[in-house]
This record gives sequence, structure tokens and C-alpha cells, in this order.
Amino acid sequence: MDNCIFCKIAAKQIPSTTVYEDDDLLAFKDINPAAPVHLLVIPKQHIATLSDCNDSHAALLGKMLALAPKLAAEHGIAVQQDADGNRSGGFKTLINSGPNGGQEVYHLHLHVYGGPRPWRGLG
Ligand code: DGP
Repeated sequence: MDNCIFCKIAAKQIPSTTVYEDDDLLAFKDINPAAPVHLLVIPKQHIATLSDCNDSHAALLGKMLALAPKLAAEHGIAVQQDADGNRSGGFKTLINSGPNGGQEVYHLHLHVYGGPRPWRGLG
């Protein structure tokens, strides 16, 4: 899409801090992080919003979600569990969809947030 900022990032026409890339996906640091770690996972193909997805996108959506724990491990925000079973760390995944969902950039993206709290504007 000509005027899509995330398509331009995927095409390397606009710089970003890439943290993962394969044939289908790109992950990069959010320009305005709301948490100490704030990454975005996007499909390289232009999909405006989750509402445009159907069963044919299941594998791609699964791949996006499955990337989150890998990124979390690489960025030190994975869920930890000690010998007593107590958990610490962890991360939040979020897809904003449409105006009421708080979506600002109309290219599907999965937010991955983590790190010490407080985080800005997030539960
Ligand atoms: P959302 O509200 O879910 O559409 O979030 C869009 C996110 O995209 C927001 O957290 C800021 C981020 N963002 C917007 N423009 C750019 C950009 O040019 N580069 C990067 N790295 N992130 C961007």
C-alpha cells in the first residue's frame, strides 16, 4: 500500500530498529514505547486491520502470536518460574482493531510489551 507507514518500514523505505525478520513477518521497536520493552510484529503483506482477517489468515496470525514468546525470551521479558513455582516477569500482547479498539496505524500489528512497571496507559 502506497501510503502505509508499516509497509514502508517492511520495504526498508523508512528506518526502524528491526528485531526479527523472515519471509512473512517483521518485528521492530515501537517508536513511542509505552513500556521498557515495546515491540511490534507485522505481516509484510498489507492487511489493514484484524477485521479484514478470516480463516485463510489463521496460519499467518498464528505465526505472529507464536513469535511473541520468542521475542520475549530474547528481550528478557519471558515469564520466569522459580523452583517453588512462583512466576515473575512476563509480557502483554495486544492487537488494537479499528477506532473503538484504539488502532492508529492501519496495518495489522501485534504489540508486545514488557519490562519493569509502571507502563504508560496500559493495565
Ligand atoms: P496502534 O495504536 O495499535 O495503531 O499503535 C501504533 C503504534 O505504532 C504506536 O505504538 C506507535 C507506533 N508507530 C507509529 N509510527 C511508527 C513508526 O514510524 N515507526 C515505529 N517504529 N513505530 C511507529
